[in-house]
Amino acid sequence: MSQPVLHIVGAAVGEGASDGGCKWGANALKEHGLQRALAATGRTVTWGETVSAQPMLASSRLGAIEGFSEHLAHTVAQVLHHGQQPLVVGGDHSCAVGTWSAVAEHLRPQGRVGLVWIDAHLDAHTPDTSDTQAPHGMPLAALLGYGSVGMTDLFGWRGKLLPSQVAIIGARSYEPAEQALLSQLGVRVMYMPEVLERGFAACFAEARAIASTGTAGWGISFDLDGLDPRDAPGTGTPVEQGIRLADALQALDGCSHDPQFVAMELTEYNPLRDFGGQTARAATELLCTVLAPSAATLELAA
Ligand SMILES: [Mn+2]
Repeated sequence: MSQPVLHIVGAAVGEGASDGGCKWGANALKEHGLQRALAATGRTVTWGETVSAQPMLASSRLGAIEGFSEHLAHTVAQVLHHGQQPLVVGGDHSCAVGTWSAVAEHLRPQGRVGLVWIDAHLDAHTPDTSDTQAPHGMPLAALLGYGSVGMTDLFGWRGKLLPSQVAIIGARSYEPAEQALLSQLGVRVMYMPEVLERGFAACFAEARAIASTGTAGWGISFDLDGLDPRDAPGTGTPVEQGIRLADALQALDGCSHDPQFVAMELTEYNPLRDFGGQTARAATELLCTVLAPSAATLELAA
């Protein structure tokens, strides 16, 4: 079976974070040669519109992210509508609201989308619990149906993700209110000590099963700060003691060979902190590993 065209959507948003450097992440990865690298794996790759947050048109930071989320969601919905596979490249992690709302809306006639969320943080704040009020700390709560209506209710409905079909891997920096919400909802969180004990591969296999069982499709939202800063220092909010790149590459290899794998998202690349381009190389390698076609697909195409 041939794989769909991979269509990259740049999410130029940094307004969701305290340090806005991630706004330039997508363009920096483009200049670094991400599209060429993905095409070299054998995929057909296009790079479409870059969706930008427009803070000057909004009355608040949250309002800017709400408007951006809607724009991104409609862009990603179009990609899916055309039968292509979306790769959303952030941008701070607030872009997840637009990406996965669109995937959820697209799959809705068939069922649910399940999600593997790789991150140093829980991203499960709401405007009621967040000290910083930074929207990039809120996307997972919004997708689960908690937060500002402009983030929860895209396409006119909320609860884009069911708690039983989401798993978080790599969390090691979070606040009690986020942990309380997720534990009350029953979301499976594999905190970093568990990842170190069991190994990333075992954790990812469990997360993948959670996201892909009983759903119409699944995807990965990969926050680069989930990785150890020794491997990926150029992120919005680095936290020590993370997932090693080599472990991630091994476990994520070939995910997109699964016909149920519907979309990929990579967030929080901050080129302003990426001296020497180490993180751009890590991000590119990671995406090529997840999205490269199988040998059988390449043979068919030959
Ligand atoms: Mn995040």
